[in-house]
Amino acid sequence: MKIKAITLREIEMPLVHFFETSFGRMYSRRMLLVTVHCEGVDGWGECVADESPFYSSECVDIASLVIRQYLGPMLIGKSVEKGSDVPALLAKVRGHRMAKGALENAIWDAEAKAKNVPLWKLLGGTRDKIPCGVSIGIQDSHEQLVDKIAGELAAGYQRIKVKVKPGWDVEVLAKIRKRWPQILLSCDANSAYTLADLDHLKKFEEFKLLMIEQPLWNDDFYFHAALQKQMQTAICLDEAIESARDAQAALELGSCRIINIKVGRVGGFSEAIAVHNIAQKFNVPVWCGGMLESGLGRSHNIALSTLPNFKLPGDVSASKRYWKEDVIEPEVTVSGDGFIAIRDVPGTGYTLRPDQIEKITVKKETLRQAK
Ligand code: OSB
Ligand code: MG
Repeated sequence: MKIKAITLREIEMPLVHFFETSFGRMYSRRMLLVTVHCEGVDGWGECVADESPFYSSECVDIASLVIRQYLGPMLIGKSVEKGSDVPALLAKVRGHRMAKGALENAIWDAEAKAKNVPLWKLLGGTRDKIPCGVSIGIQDSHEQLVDKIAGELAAGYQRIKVKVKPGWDVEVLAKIRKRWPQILLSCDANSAYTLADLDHLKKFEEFKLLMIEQPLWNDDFYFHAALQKQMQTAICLDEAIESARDAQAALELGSCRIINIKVGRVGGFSEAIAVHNIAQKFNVPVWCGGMLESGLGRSHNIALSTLPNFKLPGDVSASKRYWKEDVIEPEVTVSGDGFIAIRDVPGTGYTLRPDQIEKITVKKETLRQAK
């Protein structure tokens, strides 16, 4: 497949409900979609970077600049056979994994279409449905949070994850456990604590959480290992795992017992599969994280989640939890028993809605080969 041009498109989608983490509240999502125009087929990818560099150092404007000035020119004019050819072509650029991931995943998308096979099969998936959980942000009140959880459980979701931070943690978890003693419950701190909070974090143990996600520094394995040694509850790393090498280091050190895989955070499907495989070797389960993706990124997360070691419910939930109108059809739906059924058709199984995408596009630019 010869890469002829790349279209960069920034879209903006208002969230149905605000989303608050330990680093702030978001009402709307700005994101970057890329279209890689190959001979005969277009592939689409979503860059999961946020508008602001708070979850990670990447953000929309920087990703856009790096694609325009560096990554795009490294691909345009080249011939690739498959998505997994892409990382080597972009290897000279350090970091910027979310920007790279958008491009690599677009090529996988094109490859699946060109070969007329389902993307999930191309990735090595084996499931015909994937278990779903939800990530629920910090709310204005405990009552509001409890109401939200009740709604998600009624909708069938198999695991509830709540965001925590100092001041919104033990009391909240205690209320949830009192009302629902048996549900699969986890929490995500997005690095809101330090090892000085050890005694405080030990109070989480009584809630029998499935895991505590990324309690300490975003780039740390060492202190998470110290924490994991002193906690019964499994630590799950999200932010800290940016590669398969990171996963190996974390698992050898004992920094976590579960890994959250976000395809953008690790730089694309190839690295996500490599993280999956390393974790499997260590007998450590993984699950698919989310970045409040549009239907495009969501459809890629669904395909990835069919790999065999995605053994825990992911943050891959229904379109309608996020968007009034999604950019794909059909939109993503979750069954009453908390699964997304895998569509066994070529490509992602979801079709992009060009008119809707055009309507929410705020910026668009096509990169072509310099003459
Ligand atoms: O830490 O998992 C996270 C959303 C944005 C940035 C970071 C995270 C999240 C979520 C939401 O938890 C996952 C989702 O529902 O897409
Ligand atoms: Mg997280």
